[in-house]
Parts: sequence; C-alpha cells; structure tokens
Amino acid sequence: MSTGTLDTPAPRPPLTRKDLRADHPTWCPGCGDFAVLASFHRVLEKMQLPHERIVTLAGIGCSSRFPYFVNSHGGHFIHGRALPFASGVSLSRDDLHVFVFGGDGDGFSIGGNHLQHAGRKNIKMTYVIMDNSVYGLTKKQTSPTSPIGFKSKTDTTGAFDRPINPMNTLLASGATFVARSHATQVNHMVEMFERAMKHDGFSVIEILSECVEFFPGAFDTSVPRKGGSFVAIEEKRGDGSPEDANRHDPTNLESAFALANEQWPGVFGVFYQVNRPTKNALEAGLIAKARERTKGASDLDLLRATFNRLR
Ligand SMILES: Cc1ncc(C[n+]2csc(CCOP(=O)(O)OP(=O)(O)O)c2C)c(N)n1
Ligand code: SF4
Repeated sequence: MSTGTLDTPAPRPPLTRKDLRADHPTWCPGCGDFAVLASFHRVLEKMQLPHERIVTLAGIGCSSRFPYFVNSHGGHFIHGRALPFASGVSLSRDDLHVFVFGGDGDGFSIGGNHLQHAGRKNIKMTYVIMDNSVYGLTKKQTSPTSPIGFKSKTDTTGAFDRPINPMNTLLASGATFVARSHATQVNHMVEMFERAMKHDGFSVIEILSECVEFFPGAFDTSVPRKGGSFVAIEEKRGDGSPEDANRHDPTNLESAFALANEQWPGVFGVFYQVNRPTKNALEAGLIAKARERTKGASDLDLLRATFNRLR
C-alpha cells in the first residue's frame, strides 16, 4: 500500500462513526441529547468531512457538553457566548465548517442577543439548539421556552411568564436557514443536519430534546416518544400537481411565520431557506479590494501603515 509523499499524500481511509466519536457522553441515561449526537455522527460519516475541517463549539449546559463527544477541533465557552467566538472562527477560516451546540437557555436567554447578530449578518455556520424547555445542568430552573405553569426551582408555584416562540425568534433573527426537528426522529435530524451543512449562510436547527431528569414528558402530549404525531412539512416540489399549491414554499418568510405560529408543537422540517450574501463573502470581497489597492502589501505592512497614520 502506498504511504504517499509530501507532494502526493496517501489516500485517506473513509471516516467511520467510530473515528468521529470522542469521550463517552456523560448525559443521564435516556436524555434526548444522545440521539442528537448519534445523528450528528451519522451525518458527518455520510458527508465524509475531514476531522481537521470540523469545529464544534458550545456555551455551558448539558447540551453544551456536545463538543467533548465529537472528535474534531472544539471548545467550550462562557454560558451564552459560543456564537461570538464561532463568528470569529468562521470569518477568519472560511475553509472550516463551524458548528455551535447549546440549550434553549444558552441560545434564547443569556445568548439571545448574539443570535440576533449572527442571524442578521448571515455568518456561515450551523447552530443547533437542543430545546428541553428547562435549565438541565443547573437542575431545573425555568427557561425561556418553559410553558406557563411549569414548576421549577425558580418558579415553585408555577411559571407565569409567557414563553418565547423559538421558531418566530429564529425567523426574526434574519437566519437564512431555519429548521426544527425532534430527538426521537433520527432520520429527520440527519436530513436537517445535512441540509443545514450544505447551506451557504447562517443555518439554525431547533431540536426538541427531552430532559428525562427535570422535565420528562415535555413534548409527549402531542408528540409521543415514538413520534406518533410527528408531522413533517411538505415542501413545494414544483411538479405542477394540484396538491403542490398547498405545499410550503420555504423561500416565503410570511408562510414560514404562519407555520411558526401553528398550535404547539406544530410541524417539523425546513421552515425557511433563502440565499443572501454571507458576511464571510462580503468581507472576503473587501479584503481582496484592499489588497488590490495596496498592491499586495502584507498584513504586517498594512498594520504598520495604519499605526503610522494614527501617529
Ligand atoms: C454567566 C452565567 N450565568 C449562569 C450560569 C449558570 N448556568 C450554567 S448552565 C445554565 C443553563 C443551562 O440551560 P440550557 O442552556 O437550557 O442547557 P441544558 O443544560 O438544559 O442543556 C446556567 C443558568 C453560568 N454558568 N454562567
Ligand atoms: S439533566 Fe436533563 S438535559 Fe441534563 S443530561 Fe440529564 S436528562 Fe439530559
């Protein structure tokens, strides 16, 4: 077998799920996050993305432990602050595929402001929010998606604040790919991951993922564990059939908001997907123009020139 040379590296054996696993997950037995991780390993295996091009980042929370369990570059940041870090990685290394993982608290509460900015700037990355409607790691506090009446350590007599609507929030952020899935639906999660990864822009998937310890049954009333009433969005196929008129057009923001406002838990799938220039591409264009203007000066020359101007 050829071992390759510096100029012609040896062909790499295909990546397997085993190669993609890292530490043994430490979640409670039965936690929905296990299935999200299994689906992620499956999609990486399917897409054969080399390890060195994958970056998995997270904030703090049970779901945010995700990067420990994926064999890739990765990092764990302050609660709610993974998105700014991920934005920096994505903008400086466009060749990497950046993933961010976290919970509903991390994404919609303490990190909610970052979501708005990553969305409106359309920074290239895939953000996965594992929504369990509770703060799991800190042992049962009300989260922004907890329903009214939910009894927790912060609302001992039942929550009375109106919960946010995650899909409305994600659509309003300006994200160019917005989808929802459910942790009992492995094939569906794989499909959503794959489509999000292929999207050129800020893609975000909310996955309903049960916390069996502090909010068991959060999604059971309408979506039984085995996915009995799991309803996938039917997207327009443009096949000219009469039924196509009633199918969802994911490029239509108004229809996406209408789906988001359906009775809980509504439907699952791609709510919205459009192409809009990414900040990565816009910045690259700006840098190329600057290089042209400065006749190929090095970064150091440019830095020196800037300092000299400021002096
Ligand atoms: C600045 C800051 N505030 C609060 C905390 C405490 N804290 C850690 S994780 C967490 C919430 C986790 O909930 P969520 O993001 O929904 O993730 P889950 O554990 O449910 O997956 C909180 C409040 C912290 N670590 N840092
Ligand atoms: S506390 Fe809940 S979210 Fe955290 S690992 Fe256990 S089941 Fe999962």
